Amino acid sequence: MLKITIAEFLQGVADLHQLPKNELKEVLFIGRSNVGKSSLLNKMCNRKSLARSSSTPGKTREINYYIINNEFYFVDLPGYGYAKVPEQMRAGWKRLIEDFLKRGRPIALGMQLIDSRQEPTPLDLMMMDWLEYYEIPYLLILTKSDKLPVSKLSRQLEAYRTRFSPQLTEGSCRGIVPFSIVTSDGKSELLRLIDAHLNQSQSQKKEAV
Ligand SMILES: Nc1nc2c(ncn2[C@@H]2O[C@H](COP(=O)(O)OP(=O)(O)OP(=O)(O)O)[C@@H](O)[C@H]2O)c(=O)[nH]1
Ligand SMILES: [Mg+2]
Repeated sequence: MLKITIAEFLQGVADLHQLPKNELKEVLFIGRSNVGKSSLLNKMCNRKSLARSSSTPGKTREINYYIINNEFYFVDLPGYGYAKVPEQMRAGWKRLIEDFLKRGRPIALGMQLIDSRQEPTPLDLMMMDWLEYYEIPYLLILTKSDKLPVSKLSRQLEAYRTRFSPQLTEGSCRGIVPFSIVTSDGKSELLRLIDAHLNQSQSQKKEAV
C-alpha cells in the first residue's frame, strides 16, 4: 500500500502558464467549497495543516500543488459553488478548471468529493461530465461520513451506486468511497486506490484536444 512519507507544498497556480513543467502524475482533489478537499489532503498525508482547511468557504482560489514522496502531485483545485462569490469570479473558476483539464496533463486519478449527507449539485454533475469527457479515471468520495448514522450512510452509498451505475460500469468512475477525517473511514482504501492508479499505464487515455 502507498505510504506517504514526504509531503510538501510546491506552489499555487492562478495562471496556467505557471503549471509545473515536469511530467509527474497528478491526483486531483475536486469539489465544492467546504466539502473537505483540504481536510482529505491533510489526512492522507498525516499532516494537520499542510493544506489550509478553513471554516470560511471559498478561500482556496488557486490550484495548489503538493509534491508527495518526491514522486507525484496532489492537486487541490479551487472549490466551487459558494453562493457569495460574484458571478465574474465563478466564470473565472470555470474557465480555469476547463482550461486545466484540456491541457492533457498526466492525471492519474480525479477525486470528486461530495458531502455524504447531500445530493450532488449541478456543478458536481458538470465536473463529473468533464471527467467522463476527458476519460479521466475518478472516484466519488462521500465526505464527512462520521456525520451520518451507519444505516443512513449505507443507504446513501447504495443510492449513489444505483444512480451512477452507468459511470461505474461503462464510464470512468472507478468507485464510490465514504470518507471521514474524524474516524479515518476510507483512508486505507483511498491509499490503495491512489497507488493502483499511479501505477497504471496512461496508454488508454484519450488524447486531449
Ligand atoms: N465532521 C467532519 N468535518 C469535516 C470532515 N472533513 C472536513 N470537515 C470540516 O469541513 C470544513 C471544510 O473543510 P475543508 O477541508 O476546508 O474544505 P475545502 O473543500 O478544502 O474548502 P475550500 O478550500 O473552501 O474549497 C472544515 O471545518 C473541516 O474541519 C470530516 O470528515 N468530518
Ligand atoms: Mg480547501
